[in-house]
Amino acid sequence: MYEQLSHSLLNEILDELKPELRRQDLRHFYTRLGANFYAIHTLFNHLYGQREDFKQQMIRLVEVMANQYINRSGRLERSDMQREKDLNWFLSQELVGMALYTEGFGDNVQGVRKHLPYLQELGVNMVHVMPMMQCPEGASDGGYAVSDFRQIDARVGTLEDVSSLAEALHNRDMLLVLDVVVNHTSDEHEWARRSRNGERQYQDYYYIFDNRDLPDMFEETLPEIFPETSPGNFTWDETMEKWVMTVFHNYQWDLNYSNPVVLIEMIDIILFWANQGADVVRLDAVAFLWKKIGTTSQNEREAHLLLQLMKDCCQVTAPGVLFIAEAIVAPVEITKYFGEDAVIAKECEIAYNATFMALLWDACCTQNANLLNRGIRSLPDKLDRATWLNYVRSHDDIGLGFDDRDIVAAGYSPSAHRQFLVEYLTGVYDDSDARGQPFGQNLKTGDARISGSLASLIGLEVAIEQNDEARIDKAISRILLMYGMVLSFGGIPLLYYGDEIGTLNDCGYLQDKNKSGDNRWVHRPHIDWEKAEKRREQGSVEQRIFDGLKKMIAVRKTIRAFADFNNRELIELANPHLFAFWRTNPFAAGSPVLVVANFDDAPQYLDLSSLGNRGLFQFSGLMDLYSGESPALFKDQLVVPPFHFYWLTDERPEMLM
Ligand code: OTU
Repeated sequence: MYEQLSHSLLNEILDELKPELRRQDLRHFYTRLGANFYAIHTLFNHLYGQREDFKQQMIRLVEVMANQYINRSGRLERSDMQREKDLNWFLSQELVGMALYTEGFGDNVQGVRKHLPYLQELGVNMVHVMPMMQCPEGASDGGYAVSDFRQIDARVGTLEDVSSLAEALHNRDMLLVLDVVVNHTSDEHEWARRSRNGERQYQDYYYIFDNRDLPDMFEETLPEIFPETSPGNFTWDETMEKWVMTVFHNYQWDLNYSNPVVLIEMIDIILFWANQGADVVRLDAVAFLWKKIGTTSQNEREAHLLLQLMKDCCQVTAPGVLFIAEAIVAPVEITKYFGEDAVIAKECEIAYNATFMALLWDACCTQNANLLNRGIRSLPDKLDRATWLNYVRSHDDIGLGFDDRDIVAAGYSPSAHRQFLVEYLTGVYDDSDARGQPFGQNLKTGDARISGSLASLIGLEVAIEQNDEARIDKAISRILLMYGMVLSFGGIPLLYYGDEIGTLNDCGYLQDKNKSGDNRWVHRPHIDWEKAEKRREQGSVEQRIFDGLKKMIAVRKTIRAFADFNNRELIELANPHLFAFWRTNPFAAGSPVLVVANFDDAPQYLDLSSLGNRGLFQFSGLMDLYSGESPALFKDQLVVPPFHFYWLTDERPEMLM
């Protein structure tokens, strides 16, 4: 019944489309529109069906998709078609990403292009260039307060620079990831300026209130994201003399997705960037898309429906383009961004694995994998055709978003344990050599998150200061251990620029009045290219980290069991310092890879006999794929050195490919 409604509406829409859209050769477009229209119509109707202008809005949406399809280059269309045939292309173990800031990595977009050989040397083939759309000089939130979604910030380049970067990447078989900040705009965006001008049409793009009645109701349940710099979730606008919803900074106005015009604008913008050559679009702050009084206004069902609509529309125009969900939320909520009630992912194909990231830091601080072992089990299974973005550090703070019940099960008290972690990572704790800084401290709730570069958090800064070789060794081992996990867990590893050469905290941001209030800048470095050159000096810190990662990446790419087909089995171990899992080969019956990590400062052993009989796995002939060496064994006890990991196989490596 409902399908019939969709069919007749689609026919009506096609009849009413502008003649030029009918004249073009749009065969592939109409095939995909036909295949996706039922879903699009159903979702759109669910969200906006009660509106009188429903049909006009639907027509507008179809026009947007058609126009962007017409603008799509032949090269990108061919890549769409190829990816349609090879549906699982992005689950491959061959993908390795890095996130970087244009200015910090290459000064500008052309500079990023110039340094692509460096990324290739390391083995990175997917580059997330942090947001570089036009934003105000001061209030920019590092690019996440966009004032024009279709322009590049003049300080870093032009649209042409981005197109040539995309082309240069594609010529090197590398992927481009770009951000679309879907939840909010800068208060200097044209829509905000016109709202201030009193234009009702644009005021409807945001949540704007005459008085505090509704804001006060919202505030009862809304948490604060930046409690120190932007307390509360609403900002008084002097010009309009009204309250604006600003969940993040007071200059970031939340978009009102109960207005279909907003959704259509954002879909247009996503498709615009797809057409500039983005292979993957990172959708920022997706948990926040739908607001509801009496809730935290995060992870609402409608936020998921909006994402499904975005995905369906992208599938019509640019089906080769993937979405990353940036939803740093509780483990049970994160997996929902792949799309619920489905077999294959129908929202975002990729999501940040914030749970794994935070748990790895817990294991690092406690030298114990207890919480990691429990917490990772709270992460529900993924859908087919969905994959994680696994990372150690990002441009943001580290949030301690574990499930309280897991903390309790691991034997700690949630608030005391979180406090310990903050104290440990900020170096307040006696035994700690971490050099992080507290971020987003909320005196009302006691919450805090952590800023700091990987190398400084893991003790390298202190070790270098003390000129303590043994500590330097340890810090390097721990950096490689963390990445050893991220590269083998299942999903796309996302390195963070600067980590590969052990970049320390950079306090330069304190000199810049636009940055000094936000200590996340301490870990958003300017790459020191002279330091990077030291990667060629045998025995230098830079060389040991860079070459360690380079080798790890190269080896990862050859291990098919590291492709992500939900082919991971966690292993329950008696030794709390160890974290271990099997990666089975999804394509062939061969031997699995046994991943083992020791987070402790002392060697630990694992009873191989406790692992049971794993098919053909021959414990006697073990070899570590990373080092190419055989691990130390005493009878059936495997010895794992301090801060060390193994990728173990019992086969010759060529059997794994
Ligand atoms: C994202 O952050 C971006 O990554 C941040 O750089 C931006 O400041 C922010 O959005 C606003 O655009 O929204 O879903 O703990 O993890 O703000 C999570 C803080 C987000 C960040 C959180 C995050």
